[in-house]
Amino acid sequence: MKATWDIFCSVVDNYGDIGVTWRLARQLVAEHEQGVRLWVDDLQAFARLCPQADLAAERQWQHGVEVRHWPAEWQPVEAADVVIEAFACHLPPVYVAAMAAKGQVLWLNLEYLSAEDWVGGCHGLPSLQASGLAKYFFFPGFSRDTGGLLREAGLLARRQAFQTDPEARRAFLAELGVQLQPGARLISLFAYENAALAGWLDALAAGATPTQLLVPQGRILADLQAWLKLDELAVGGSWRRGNVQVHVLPFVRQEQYDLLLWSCDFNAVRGEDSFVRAQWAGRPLLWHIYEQDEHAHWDKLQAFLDRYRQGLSPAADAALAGLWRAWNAGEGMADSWSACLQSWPELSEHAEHWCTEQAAQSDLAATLVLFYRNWISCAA
Ligand code: TRH
Repeated sequence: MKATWDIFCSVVDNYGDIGVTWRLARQLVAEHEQGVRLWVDDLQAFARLCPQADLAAERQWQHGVEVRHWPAEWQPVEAADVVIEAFACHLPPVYVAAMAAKGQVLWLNLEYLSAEDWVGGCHGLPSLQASGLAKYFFFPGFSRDTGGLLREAGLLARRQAFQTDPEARRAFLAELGVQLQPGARLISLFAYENAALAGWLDALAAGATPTQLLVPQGRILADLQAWLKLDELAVGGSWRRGNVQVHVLPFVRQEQYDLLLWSCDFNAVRGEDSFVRAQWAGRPLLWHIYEQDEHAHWDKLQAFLDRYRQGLSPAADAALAGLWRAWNAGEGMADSWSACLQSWPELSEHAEHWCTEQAAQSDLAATLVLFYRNWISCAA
């Protein structure tokens, strides 16, 4: 059943809001043949993920998605069949009135990702709004009672084919200006400013195995620059300190970022979307969680760790939890990194196992489409 969808994205900061909605919009078009308009209030942020985007266009088509600039002065349009307000952004009142006038519009608030237990109980619940319309809360998540995670069809097969093709990996990295050093461990680094970075890099620099650290342009660069004792870090540049070779990369398009994660032995990621993509990479990861008021992010971090660590031996479990806590607290990483290295084969196997387990659940786009089908058949 082809329906029209309006997805509203207000860019708070960073790239997670637009990263998730842009990925979802493309998937609804490509795999479910839905008609999707993506309303974005910040086309600059969109253009980081979709470099061919036209910054001046009020309306443009990208990958079959109608991308609309969400203007400060809203111009009335007809409401879609399904309306997603991403991450509790506020819909224009005139648009809400258009939804009420149209009738039979499914209104969803797509929530931030969390592994906390309460999420399953709240997923899919309606809340009556002043307009008389019901708004449903849609939660992505890691358990079957949630909406699942964004995962495109065939993603894992593509990932596995890439990871078993050394030439594909070599060619991709060469495109980014990175020559693989024999025997080196490859680590990607995408994080917010982090006081723990220097301690971790010291440990890597002193390690027996050489490390190639691949760092796309972003907020961590100032800490990296300080550790390298440089005045500037130019994109495309490469520097060595001890046993670490640092490569500063451009911020690549989303599809290439997947290849980067698939190429690495270990991925440091952040926020929401890169965090999920690193899980699909099937390799051990380190999560820099987005900091929230009143330290609410610590509960979220713990909730994910509680799920993710199930099945690990006590040693691997303690090593991983210690590393993640130190990274997020900005503390010393040397001991927990060394403990992780000792449990490396187990952590690697576990990452693949976790990925397979998560992939056995329905993906977020599919659960959204199903939710709409069920809703419309009840409403009919
Ligand atoms: O940019 P983020 O820190 O976004 C955050 C989080 O989503 C957080 O939950 C939210 O509250 C806050 O924004 C407002 O991290 P995230 O979610 O990983 O988004 C980054 C996006 O950028 C993701 O889609 C991957 C993409 N990306 C690229 O396309 N190319 C790159 O080179 C890199 C490093 C990332």
